Amino acid sequence: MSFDDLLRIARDTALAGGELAARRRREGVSVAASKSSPVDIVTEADRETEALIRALLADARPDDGFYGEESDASESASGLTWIVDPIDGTVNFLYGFPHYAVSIAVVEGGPDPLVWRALAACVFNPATGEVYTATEGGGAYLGDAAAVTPARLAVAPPVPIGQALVGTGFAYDSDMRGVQGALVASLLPQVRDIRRMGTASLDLCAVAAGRLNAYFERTLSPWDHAAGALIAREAGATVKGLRDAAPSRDFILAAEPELARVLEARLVELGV
Ligand code: LIP
Repeated sequence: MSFDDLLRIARDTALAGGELAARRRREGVSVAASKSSPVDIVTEADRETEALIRALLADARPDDGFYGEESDASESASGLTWIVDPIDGTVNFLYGFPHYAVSIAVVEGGPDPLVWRALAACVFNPATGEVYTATEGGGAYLGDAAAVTPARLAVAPPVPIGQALVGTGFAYDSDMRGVQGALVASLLPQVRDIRRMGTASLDLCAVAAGRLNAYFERTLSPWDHAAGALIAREAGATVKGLRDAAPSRDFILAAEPELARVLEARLVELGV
């Protein structure tokens, strides 16, 4: 199956999941449970949307593996694994803040971001209708649910770090949030400004679209960044972990290549 065929499955599935999530949002959303901390919550819509996505992917690609935020992983018999966040930006979704996304990527290998090879990705924001897509080597695009010809994406041109609009996010663990907040406080005077929008997949897509100059975060789960990282990389961003590592829970940074180098060095100086 071609990367474009895999992308078609990812996009169709993301649109179906996003339509369900948006409908549940209109009907009203409540917390179903908390997970790693009292502020790390899951809604029934998260669970229902992942169940729909999982069923659609199993129907289309029964031998592939599945690794999603809200249900048990399944091993791959084909060598491909689908990495899924059914509603990324769960807190935004709970509060009705129109900045959340269905994030679906298909990778060669298992659900380990240190070794997987991302092949195709879709990030869909049902609140805006924006559909971000990419395939490995095929570029990154921004279209809409109507499938009108999508526009090719490219990162913003290089800027000095003092002119950089930088996105970031924070963990659900309060101690870690304190550490992350102190780092951001030190970085803030050195950049144009900071944006904390609450949805890693859309932050990575914002770098791809030139709406952010850079994005970095620590403690993300694989499903948070699997799709957005491929989209940002295919739009010309460097997407990496610290030093020579691949992006992972430890650290992810996405930016135009020269800014990525400067910003990583500055973050290391600040103790990231
Ligand atoms: C969210 C990420 C975001 C991060 C939040 C949370 P979730 O994922 O997309 O970047 O800052 O703390 O982890 O929990 O909404 O799927």
